[in-house]
Amino acid sequence: MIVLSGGTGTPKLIQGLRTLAPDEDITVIVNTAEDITISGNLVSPDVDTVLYLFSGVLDTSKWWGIKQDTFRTNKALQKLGHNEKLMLGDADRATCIFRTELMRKGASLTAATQRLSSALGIKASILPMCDEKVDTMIKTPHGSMHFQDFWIEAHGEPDVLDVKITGIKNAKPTKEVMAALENEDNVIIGPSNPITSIGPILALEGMRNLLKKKKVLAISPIIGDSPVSGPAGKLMKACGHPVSSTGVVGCYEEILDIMVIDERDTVDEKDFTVKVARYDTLMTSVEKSKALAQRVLLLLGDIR
Ligand code: FO1
Repeated sequence: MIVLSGGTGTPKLIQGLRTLAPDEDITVIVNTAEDITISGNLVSPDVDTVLYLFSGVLDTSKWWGIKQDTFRTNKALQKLGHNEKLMLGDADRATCIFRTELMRKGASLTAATQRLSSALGIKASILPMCDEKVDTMIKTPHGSMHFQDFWIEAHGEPDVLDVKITGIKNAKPTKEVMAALENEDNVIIGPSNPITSIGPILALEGMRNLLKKKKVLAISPIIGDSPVSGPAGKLMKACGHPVSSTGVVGCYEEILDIMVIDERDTVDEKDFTVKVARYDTLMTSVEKSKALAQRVLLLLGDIR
């Protein structure tokens, strides 16, 4: 199965999918537009969250970083007067150092991720969406800022006027991403932010046309008029989409076949242009992630 993923909501679904299918059968195409260089090392937050999930070390209290990681380097840098934008843990930093070193020697992000995956004993295919550098930039009344500056330094507080993905016009889905998609009929879009997590994947050349030929199921990250977590609401509004599950369908126009919305969402099914299924989408435990994943696979006909 193929899952398109950002960094928070979708990994929770993957946690459930892993209880139903062997890791070898799971391919995750991951957003890289939130990647950022910190103290000389490339941090790929969404890729790393998925790597850590599959290798069993993810800190699932935050859904980023490694559990029980220490922050000695980050604190030592602070003492020297260098404040890092992201609180990078020591073991997490090791991942980023190795990635950067591999890439400095000529490896692509995809090849570096494969190397990290095998070093961590991961059987799933974790595929960065592209190898080119792309950046999600948030336009605010105070100017344009990188997603991580908006989200971490500015706490997601500034008003958002627009969202742009720089570099996307020169970026292509990798040959590994294309090969994976060619071999699969069904694609799952997890409950990640449709603008900054899934949006960059869909914005890659040819991606929407390719997905039109697949059976695509998405899980809404919005319940009623509120995102389950993160800045999705503000960003959707800035991009002209209503903050609702129907607004999420609008983000996935022409590619979506089935939308899973939360059972608490009072939106009228008649307002949808695609098939709608209602379930409990709040994955607050592994059991709930498994239950939702089971429903998703049933809807796609991947299990009986
Ligand atoms: N998110 C935070 O809110 N604060 C942090 O200090 C922080 C550090 C960090 C370090 C490594 C990493 O891979 C992710 C990190 N995140 C942190 C999460 C990240 O900023 C975003 O939540 C994701 O990019 C959203 O998908």
